[in-house]
Amino acid sequence: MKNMLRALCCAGLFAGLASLASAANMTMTGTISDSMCGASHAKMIAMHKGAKMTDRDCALACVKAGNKYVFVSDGKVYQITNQNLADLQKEAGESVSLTGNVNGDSITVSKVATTKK
Ligand SMILES: [Cu+2]
Repeated sequence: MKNMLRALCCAGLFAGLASLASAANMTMTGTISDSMCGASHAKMIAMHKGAKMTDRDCALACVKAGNKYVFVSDGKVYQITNQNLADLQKEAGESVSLTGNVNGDSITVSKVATTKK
């Protein structure tokens, strides 16, 4: 019985460590987009042809329409948990180097740096 308890305890400890390990502070390069367009604004921009929208215009317009900022890196779309970060609006649609705490598909952004030279 004692051994059984000890085994359960260890399993709990391991689960705790595993969840800690999955939340990692990382820096990635990618673009700030919106939850409507995700990896590509091409569809939206095509719908609004003649308006000469840029990726940035599109991301800002989508967020204004009630969507959320997302971060796209290597074709993967990350949800951003801290939407009110001013840099998201500043760098919307742009290529950035983004630092944050990644947890599965979501990221809590701590720093956004432009990769424009
Ligand atoms: Cu958009």
